[in-house]
Amino acid sequence: MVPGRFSLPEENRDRVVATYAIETALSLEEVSDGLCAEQSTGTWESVERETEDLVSRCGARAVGSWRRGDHVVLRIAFPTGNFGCSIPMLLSTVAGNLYEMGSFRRTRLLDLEFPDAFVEGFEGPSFGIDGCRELLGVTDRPLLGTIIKPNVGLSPEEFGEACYESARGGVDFVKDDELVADPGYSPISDRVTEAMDGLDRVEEETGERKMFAANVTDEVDGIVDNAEEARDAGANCLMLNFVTAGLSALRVLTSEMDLPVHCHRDMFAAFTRVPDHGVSPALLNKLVRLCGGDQAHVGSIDGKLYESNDEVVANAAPLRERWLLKSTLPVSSGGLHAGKVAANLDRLGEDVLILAGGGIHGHPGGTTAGARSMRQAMEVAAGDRELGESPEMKAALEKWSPVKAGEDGN
Ligand code: RUB
Repeated sequence: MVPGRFSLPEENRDRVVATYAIETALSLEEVSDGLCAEQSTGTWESVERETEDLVSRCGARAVGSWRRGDHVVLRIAFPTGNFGCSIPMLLSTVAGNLYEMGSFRRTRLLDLEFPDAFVEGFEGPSFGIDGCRELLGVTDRPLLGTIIKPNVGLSPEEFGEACYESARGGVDFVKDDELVADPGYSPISDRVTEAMDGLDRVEEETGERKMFAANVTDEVDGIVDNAEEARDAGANCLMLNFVTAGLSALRVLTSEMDLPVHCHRDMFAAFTRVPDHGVSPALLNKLVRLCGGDQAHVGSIDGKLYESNDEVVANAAPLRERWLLKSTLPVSSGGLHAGKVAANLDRLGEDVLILAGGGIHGHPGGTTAGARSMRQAMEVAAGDRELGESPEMKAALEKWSPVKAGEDGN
């Protein structure tokens, strides 16, 4: 059972403050009164039982509003007693029907500020940055990982071999693609067994510990079963496609399982990409941390995704800023290769997991050479060697052009 649900007393006066930018022809007062009513005690028409006492106990109220171009920026405070520490009810309150209002042309939820009493109802990450580093025994450099490619279709044995080759080349972390979880051709327990066998062989050969994140995404009632199966087969990390499965599913998984959880955000862009509508991706990551995610994707610097480099940096901020909860490890992923490592570390710092799929498995020398080129590129960023001095880096740079730290297009 997830702790903290509905644990806030009904009379609790704490409030979650939501900040919105709304494109509308309505006045400041009309927008703020309409939103507060719709999302708390009222509706489009006054209702007899909406007494002053009820509104004072349960009503949302504006704590700031101003115009910014075509938009109204609104800060609305919602009493936490209305929803308790329930993620679905929090989201229905701050990001529910208000998106449907015909008089709001576009609505962007920019941020949520949580009172400490509310945050204390959540456990947050059990491992986070320090816990993941400790499991790997790596404290003095950024972490490197790979997504096994091809995304789908490999047998467990082929998958295990790709894990071995990746780890042999120096990655710390191997994960499933978001498109593979428990298909007939690669059941979770068989794939985990083969993956861990490959990683254990490398540990015996090199002494370096490795992590494998098994994707346990499924229908809600199957996620913990998949996770237990993965753990019993030896997995030392789990992965969840938390947007498609749901933030509540993430919270249940992180509280039920004593393993770190890697959070993949596929589908997030359906509601983050249009800049003045939907939800800010940085806020999504704040919610991932609240729900206990140990590692979370932030996009990638100079990668293949839509976000600007400044947006990627902004996505990582809520994962590491001071809070009551442990920090979540930012994951930079999407179109990376050895030539892009320096720029990523320059913008995102050392406490980061750099992931490459195509940049490792698509390397001209194969998977092990690809992993080596990435690990060597990290040594370049640390000032320990020159870019392109090894055959693996040379081959990577000949195939893909390098991006130097600071040349980030922002
Ligand atoms: C990257 C990959 C990841 C995306 C996720 O592969 O498989 O799914 O980075 O992006 P490659 P997002 O290294 O070959 O590009 O975080 O936006 O969901």
